[in-house]
Amino acid sequence: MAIAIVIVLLVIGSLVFHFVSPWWFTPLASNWGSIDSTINLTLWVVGIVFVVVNLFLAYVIYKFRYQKNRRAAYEPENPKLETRLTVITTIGVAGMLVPGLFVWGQFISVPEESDLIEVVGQQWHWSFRLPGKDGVLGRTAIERVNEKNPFGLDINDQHSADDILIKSNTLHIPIDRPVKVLLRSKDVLHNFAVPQFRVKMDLVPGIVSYLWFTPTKTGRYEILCEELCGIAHYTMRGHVEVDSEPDYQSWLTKQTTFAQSMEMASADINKGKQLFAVCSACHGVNGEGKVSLNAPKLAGLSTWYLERQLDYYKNSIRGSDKRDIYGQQMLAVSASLLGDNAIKNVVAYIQTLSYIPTVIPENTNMQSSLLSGKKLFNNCSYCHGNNAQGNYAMNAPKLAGQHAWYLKRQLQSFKTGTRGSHPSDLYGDQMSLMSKTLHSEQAIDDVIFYITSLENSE
Ligand code: HEC
Ligand code: HEC
Ligand SMILES: [Cu+2]
Repeated sequence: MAIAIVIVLLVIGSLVFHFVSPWWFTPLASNWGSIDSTINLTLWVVGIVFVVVNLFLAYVIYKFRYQKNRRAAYEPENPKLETRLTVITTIGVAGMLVPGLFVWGQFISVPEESDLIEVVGQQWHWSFRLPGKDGVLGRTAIERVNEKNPFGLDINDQHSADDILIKSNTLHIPIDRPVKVLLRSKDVLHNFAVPQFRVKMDLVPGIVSYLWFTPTKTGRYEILCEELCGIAHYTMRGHVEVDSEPDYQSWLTKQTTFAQSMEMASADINKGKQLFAVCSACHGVNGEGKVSLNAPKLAGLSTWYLERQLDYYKNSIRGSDKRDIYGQQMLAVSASLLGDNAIKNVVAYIQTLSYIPTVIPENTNMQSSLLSGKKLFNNCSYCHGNNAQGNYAMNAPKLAGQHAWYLKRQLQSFKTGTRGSHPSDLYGDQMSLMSKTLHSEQAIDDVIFYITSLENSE
């Protein structure tokens, strides 16, 4: 008897939850209303079956409950009932699946007039490529991916030069035009999903998958990776902005083509040297860093990392937080790096500086710190490399050789969100997450002590 009541309450509870729950579809922003309809249809069919079967169960439990003088009847076959149940189930299942097949048919037939976009996934961010004026994407291969050519484009393919490369995590698309999205992964399985568009598809290394949709509402929508793709999976986010045609065109004209990115004037080291005169006041003439001025070591850091940080400072992505008193100094300095090539030049000059090893700070508890630090560093090495030498593929800079006090401050800044929480900071989230795995000041000190001990193991 009690169990029958529990079942009835369960059914009522489920229904109430369904109708009052705030967790429902996000507002639709694409042509895929038919996907909502199939989901709704499925929900209705299984919902009705759920209610009917459970209420029937409760009824039967009640009706045929134990009574002293009652005996069960044995009825092994009932062809009429079985036929009826088979027919009803078949209709229910077919009713659920058939509309889905039609929608799937539409989903895989891309309209011919669609625009083309390539979305590239990697641990843990998105980048995008447009075909440019010729409307054809240039050939790519993973083997060609390097620091200068992050998309791995084939320079000899005539379609490559005008391809537009978008290295930011925000993609713009024009409203009311169907778009075919080609999906490619550089490393592991990812999944491209934008809830408001009702489309999602896996990115599989080695093949190009696709989906299509027509955006119907302007606005900013989040791109999620819906495939568990490694430790920083949850930070793999981006945005799609659906623009009106004029807004889209004005965005488009600001993007760089593959040819432009390759032909960037080679850096002028002499000009870089002049620019560095200002920097050396704080960072030292050899970029060795100065504790008295809180300025870190720059020598030994990769070109891509230095350029990115200067770019971040210049665009107030790093150093604009009010609590970031050291970053603010750099924000001011970076404003003096005028013109596209200033950053390139000064970074090229930094690469020529002689490398002065950093003095490793005293540690009274050396053995235990090294042990605990090494253990903690296991988490870090996946991105920063086993010897903290840095890893371009993960966008993670070299840490070995850096001053301990600077590393410590950065970890604390990531932890408090002083660094890394700006929406345009592509990799900051990853470090915010990682810094939180260091629970105490002792843990921070230990891992840093271990990192500084790696200085000469490269
Ligand atoms: C007024 C002193 C000062 C001057 C001048 C200065 N910096 Fe800095 N710089 C700093 C400080 C302080 C930091 C550390 C910020 C922090 O702790 O977040 C820093 C950080 C940096 C970083 C980030 C390093 C990393 O590992 O992330 C780079 C790159 C950098 N500076 C380059 C330059 C260049 C290039 C110049 C010259 C154009 C320059 N700095 C001039 C004080 C200065
Ligand atoms: C998921 C990959 C990933 C992991 C794991 C990771 N990092 Fe990072 N780390 C990064 C990236 C990417 C950056 C560069 C951020 C930027 O460009 O602003 C970075 C930057 C840093 C910086 C700033 C360096 C500088 O010169 O300013 C420090 C310090 C750091 N990481 C320490 C650690 C430590 C310690 C761990 C382990 C507890 C760790 N990281 C784990 C990806 C990672
Ligand atoms: Cu992913």
